[in-house]
Amino acid sequence: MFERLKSRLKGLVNKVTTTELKAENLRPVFSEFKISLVENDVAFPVAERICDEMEKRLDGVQVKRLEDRRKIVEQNLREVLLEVMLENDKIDLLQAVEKKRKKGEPFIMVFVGINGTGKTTTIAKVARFLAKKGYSVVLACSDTYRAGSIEQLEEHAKRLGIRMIKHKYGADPAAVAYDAINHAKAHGINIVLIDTAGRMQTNRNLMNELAKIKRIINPDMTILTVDSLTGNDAVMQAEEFHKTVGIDATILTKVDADVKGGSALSVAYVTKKPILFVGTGQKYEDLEEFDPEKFVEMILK
Ligand SMILES: Nc1nc2c(ncn2[C@@H]2O[C@H](COP(=O)(O)OP(=O)(O)O)[C@@H](O)[C@H]2O)c(=O)[nH]1
Ligand SMILES: [Mg+2]
Repeated sequence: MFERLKSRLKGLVNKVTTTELKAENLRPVFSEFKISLVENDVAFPVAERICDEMEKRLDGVQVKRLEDRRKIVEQNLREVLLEVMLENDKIDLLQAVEKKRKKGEPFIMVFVGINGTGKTTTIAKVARFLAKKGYSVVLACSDTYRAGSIEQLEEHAKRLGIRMIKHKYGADPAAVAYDAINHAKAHGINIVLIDTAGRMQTNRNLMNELAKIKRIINPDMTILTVDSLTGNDAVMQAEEFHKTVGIDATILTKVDADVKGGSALSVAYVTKKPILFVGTGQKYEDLEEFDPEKFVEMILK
C-alpha cells in the first residue's frame, strides 16, 4: 500500500539531510520533490503547500551532525503532512449515531459517488461495522437505475442478515429512501444506509437530481466514496460532489491496490472533510477506520 509515496518521502529525507539548509540549495530539491508528489497523485496545491512549508521551515536551520539534521527534517515533514491532513473537522461516527439513538430517531446516511467506486460494497461493509457495534441497520436501494443494483444490494443484505427496502427499477430514489426511513422509525431501527445510482461529477442533471434527493431525505451524513486508484480524478470528483451536493466525509476505496498513495493526502485537503474509512479489499471486514496520525506515521516509516 502506498509504496511509491513512501519511497519518495524517504528519498527526500535522504537528500535534504545531505543538503546545506539554505533556501538556494533547498529550492531545486523541493521543486523536484513537488513533481514526484504530483506524479503520485498528490493534487498540485497540496504538493505546493508541502514543499513551500518545508522550505520555509528548514531555511537557515543550523545543525552540524548529519543524524541530528535527519531528525529535524523528518520531524518537520511529519508536522507538515499532518497539517495538510488535519485541515478539517474530525467526525466521530459512533458518537453521532448515539446522539440520534438517544433521541429515538434513526441516523440516516446516504452514499454518493461515480459508478464502480465501491458504493454498494462499502455500504455492506459499513452495515456490518455498525451491526457489530450493536446497532440495528436497514438498507435502502435508491439505485433504481443500474441493472442488477437491487439484486446486488439484496444479496449483501441477505448475507448480513439485515432488511433492505426496495421499489421497482425506474422508481423515484427519494421515495425508496423515504420508505426506508419510515420503516426504521416504525421498527425502532437505529441506522438507515441509502445506496444511490452512480453518476459522473460532470453530469449537471444527475448531480442536481442528487442534490434534490438530499434535500428531501435530509440525511445526517452524506458520504462520498472515491476510488483511490483514479488518482487525480478522485480529487476532482471530491471537489465537484462537495460543491454541488455537499458531503460530510469521504471513504477512500481500493487502497489495498493503490501503490501511489497521494489521493489520501489530497481528497481530505481539497474538501476540508475527513476520510471516515478506507476500503482495503473486497471482503466485508476490509474496512478500516482512518486515522490521519497513523496514516502519516505509516507513510514515513
Ligand atoms: N480491491 C478492492 N476492491 C473493492 C473495494 N471496494 C470495492 N471494490 C470492488 O469494486 C467493484 C465495484 O464496487 P461496487 O460496490 O459495485 O461499486 P458502485 O458502482 O460504486 O456501487 C467491485 O468489484 C468491488 O468488489 C476495496 O476496498 N478494495
Ligand atoms: Mg452500486
